[in-house]
Amino acid sequence: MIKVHLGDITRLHVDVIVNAANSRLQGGGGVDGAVHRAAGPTLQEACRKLGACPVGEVRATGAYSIPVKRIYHTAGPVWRGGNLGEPELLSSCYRQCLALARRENMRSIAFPAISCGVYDYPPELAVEVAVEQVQQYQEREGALQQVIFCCLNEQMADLYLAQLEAYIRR
Ligand code: AR6
Repeated sequence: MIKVHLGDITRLHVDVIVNAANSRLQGGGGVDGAVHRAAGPTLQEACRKLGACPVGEVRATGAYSIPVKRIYHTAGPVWRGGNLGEPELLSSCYRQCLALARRENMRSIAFPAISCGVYDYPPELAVEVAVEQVQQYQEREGALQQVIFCCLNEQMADLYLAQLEAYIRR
C-alpha cells in the first residue's frame, strides 16, 4: 500500500524512516535537523562512524530515541537546472532505500520529499520521480507492505496524490 501522510516524519510508526541528509552525514536543517533532534546525540556519533554518503546512495543507522527500527540516510542531489544528472541521482536515492529495506526485511518505510527543501529540486518533478520509483519497485518486487510519502504541507501532499492517481490511470 502506498500512502500520503501530512506531518512530521519522526512521529510515524513504521520500520524505517528515510532522512534527507547531506553527503557528509553531518546533520543540518529541515528533515535532517528534525531527525537528529528526535533521535538524540548518539545518532550523530553513528553518522560520524559511517563517514560519507555519496549523492544518490544510502547509509543505515539505528534510530535511538525514535521508535522505529532503522533510519536510512540518503543524500539527494542539489538542483542545478536538471541537466547535471539530478533525476538519475534522485531516482537512485529511492531505489537504493527500497532495495536496502528489502535486504533488511523491513515491512514499512516513510520517505520525506528528498531534495525538495534546501536542495531546491522542483517539487512537481521530484514527486514524479518518487512515485515512479516506488510504484515500479512495488510492481516488480512487491516487497513492502507500506510505503508512506510524508510531507509537511498540504501543497506537497496534493502533488503526491495527483501523481499517484496519474500513475494508476496511465
Ligand atoms: N517531516 C517531514 N518532512 C519534512 C520535515 C519533517 N520533520 N522537515 C522538513 N520536511 P530538506 P533537502 C520537508 O531541506 O532539500 C539539510 O540541511 C520539507 O518541507 O529537509 O534534501 C541536510 O543536512 C521539504 O519538502 O531536504 C542537507 O544539507 C523536504 O522535507 C539538506 O538539508 C526536504 O527538505 C538536504 O536538503
